[in-house]
Amino acid sequence: MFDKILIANRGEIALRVIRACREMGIHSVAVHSTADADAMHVRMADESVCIGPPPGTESYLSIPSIISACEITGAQAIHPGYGFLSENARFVQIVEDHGLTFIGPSAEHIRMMGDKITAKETMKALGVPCVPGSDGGVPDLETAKTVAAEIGYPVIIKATAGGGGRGMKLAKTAEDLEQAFQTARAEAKSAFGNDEVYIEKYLGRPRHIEIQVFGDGKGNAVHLGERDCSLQRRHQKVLEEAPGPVIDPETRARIGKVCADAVARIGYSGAGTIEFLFEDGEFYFIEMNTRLQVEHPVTEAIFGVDLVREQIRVAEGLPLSFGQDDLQLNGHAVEVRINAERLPNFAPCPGKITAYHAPGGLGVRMDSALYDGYSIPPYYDSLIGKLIVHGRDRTEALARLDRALGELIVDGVETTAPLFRALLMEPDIQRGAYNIHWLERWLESGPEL
Ligand code: MV4
Repeated sequence: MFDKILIANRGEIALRVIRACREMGIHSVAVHSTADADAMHVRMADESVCIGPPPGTESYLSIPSIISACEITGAQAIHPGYGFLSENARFVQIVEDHGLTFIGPSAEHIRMMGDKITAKETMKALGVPCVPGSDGGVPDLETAKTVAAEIGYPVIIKATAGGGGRGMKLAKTAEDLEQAFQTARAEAKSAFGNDEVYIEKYLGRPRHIEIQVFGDGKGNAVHLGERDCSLQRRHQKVLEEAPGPVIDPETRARIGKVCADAVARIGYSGAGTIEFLFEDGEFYFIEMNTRLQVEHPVTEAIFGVDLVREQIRVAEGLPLSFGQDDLQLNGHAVEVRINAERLPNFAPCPGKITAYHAPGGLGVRMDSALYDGYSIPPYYDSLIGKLIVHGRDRTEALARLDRALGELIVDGVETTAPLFRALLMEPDIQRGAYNIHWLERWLESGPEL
């Protein structure tokens, strides 16, 4: 069993992990940059180590500094949170070479899912439904033309080393293909140092539905239903909910079993998310994320489980504390991301918090590292809090969200909170009638924010 875990992250997710450690009787070590000396995660952890100057590349991404912090404090395991080193296979290898435990999947599984072609081939072979497209990489324009003609336009060209919307190009017709193909390759080369691309049929109005899975690393796995994360702006999620408003229990059980069986077969260890596009009742695999996701609390709310606790248990070699039959979906949960950004353009807005009050009451969870007088540094992600509400059904959850937003006070900086009061007034949002394009179209229509 671990008696000390180092958290290689900051902000609300570092607090989230520290809280799980404390409930499990495990000591926690925070690491921080010089810009974060006064941050909440440093105060809340049992110990802390300064690992470098403000830029992430010199602190939270500095592998030697983080390994040294483990050696200084005697931490036996590292929780990476999300972002930073959480999906870095080379980091996992180095951690293990130092006799430490990475709380997450193996380097091999991270590498497999980081290469989007290998991920798709693996999933396809495991019986997971995929978007129709090229079998593997497309080496030249001639091949691209043949594949595109076969699957039919419109097509999308994606970088093998991409993901999360980076390095994608749409070709609506055969006339667009050459330009799209060459640009996609050039951009992939400069962004990732790898110009390999693949082609898929372009889906015009899908929802983004992701399935939460959990493996014990010994061939057993469960699923914890889906999240609908279709409300995005520039590939940044804004609001997530579980269950998905258009997924029925039979559909959930069917796709959930496909996903759990797939990760069980590869011996996957820890939390994972299998991302799909969902259109006209069909699922199409796009990517798998091998980390704990920002939006994991909506799944925790409806299943009543602590996913970070399970990550730690599995990393210790213990079994999951529940089986598939123990997981009963209860009610509905919604998360909104509170960013320090100025509307309507979402321009980052760091600065000093002059007043902070978190909402509370039945069915309300606020995950945030803010406090009165804290100064949000300009070096990192603008996420400053996640407000998660849980109700017996979707209607109750949305009413609770509106109520909780009314209680939230963040003074001193602009935030995205007002966006959600406006969204809640939209009939499409009340009905759950949205797809991946809804939010950007709505923002372009000039809502009062
Ligand atoms: C697609 C697609 C349409 N058709 N693939 C964007 C992020 C990356 N994970 C995959 N993405 C997309 N892949 C096919 N074959 C549309 C998107 C997409 C998108 C996906 C999920 C959520 C928001 C999105 C916004 C724009 C495009």
